[in-house]
Amino acid sequence: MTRLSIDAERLLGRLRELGQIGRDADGRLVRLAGSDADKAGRDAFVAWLRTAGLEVAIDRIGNIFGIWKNGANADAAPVLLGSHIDTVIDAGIYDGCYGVLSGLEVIETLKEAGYDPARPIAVAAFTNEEGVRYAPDMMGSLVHAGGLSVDEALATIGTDGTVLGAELERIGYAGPQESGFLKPHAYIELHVEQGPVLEREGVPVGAVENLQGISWQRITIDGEANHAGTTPMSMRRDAGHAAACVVTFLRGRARASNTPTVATVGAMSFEPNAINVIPSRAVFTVDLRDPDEQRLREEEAALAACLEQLAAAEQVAISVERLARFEPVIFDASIVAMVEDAAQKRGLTSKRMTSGAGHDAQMIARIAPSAMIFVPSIGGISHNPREYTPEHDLVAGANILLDVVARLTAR
Ligand code: HGY
Ligand code: MN
Ligand code: MN
Repeated sequence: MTRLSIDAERLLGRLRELGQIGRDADGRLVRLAGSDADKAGRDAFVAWLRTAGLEVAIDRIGNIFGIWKNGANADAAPVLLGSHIDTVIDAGIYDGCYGVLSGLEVIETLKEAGYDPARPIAVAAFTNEEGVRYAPDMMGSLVHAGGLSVDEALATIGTDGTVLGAELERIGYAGPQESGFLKPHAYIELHVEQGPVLEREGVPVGAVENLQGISWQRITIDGEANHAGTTPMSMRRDAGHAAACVVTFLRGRARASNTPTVATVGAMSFEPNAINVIPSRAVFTVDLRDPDEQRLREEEAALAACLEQLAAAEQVAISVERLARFEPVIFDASIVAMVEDAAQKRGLTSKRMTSGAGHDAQMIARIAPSAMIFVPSIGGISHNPREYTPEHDLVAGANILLDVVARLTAR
């Protein structure tokens, strides 16, 4: 088969078009899972699947699948591509969407070329990968992989008090298919790196061989509201101060770590949240990650010990709610090698690397040989409207995906 290439303009045009769907009044891209904006993005993707002539299947957690079944082996396990199209708040246009639209583009290119795959090829847009409104993240793929019951997931209460299942019903994406109905032969996810490594080293392709462990917790500290002016420092039970101690503790630990530990307090709120009232309550999230499971456990234990000491020292009550916990994942070495080989055959250098971000591949790796392909993120910026990858890198990554899929479905 002569070397095929994807239709760059079709892919880039859709990426730009999807990137305009779900912008709020301030122009920020916000397509949180189950929202009207998420529905608008989903509707656009389903329309593109239908235009491509794919079978469209939607499961109970709202995962959307476009499936290309060729005649001979329609019942064989498909090669599955995909990622997510939900976003964080004030997102860039590439995170997730690039992998979903590239998966569709690869299928369309192969179909149009008259390619006859040995097995079906499918593309998925997994529900709620970001986990911003409903925790945990990677929820749709976690359910698909059997790591969370669909009923439990549908009952999840969001940060805004809504229930995921009701929202999926409301937007018309509570699908009929049972979760996990599609057992992949293999899964490959194309994604922007969201980090600085590829750009810094001038390498266009990342052959991702593993993905770090993730620990999400929500911590509530209860102290005592009191007058900011009349309460001596020695008599305060200041929930805000205690929360600040945790933030400083986590940063110190992560910076001193001998492994690539990262720690983030991304969301925090005070009550009663008034300039002249000592906070009675602080609620905040902790995101801890490390490629080494033992080290991640050590960081979790260190945080627990810190909270215990802080409760005694500051006379505050501290409660912890676990939101997500995923162990590090090793991807399939043979597919990783295919990514490197495909890059090399297109005259591109590649680099084996660890994913710092969580991805749906982390979940699908539980049920099928999986791997990821990265392309550079300029400035390593992501989860930020300044997220950017040059078009030639986007097209090159999609062509690598095309080559790996052709290899995995060759007769
Ligand atoms: O949190 C993550 O790493 C992913 O963006 N959900
Ligand atoms: Mn993503
Ligand atoms: Mn993301």
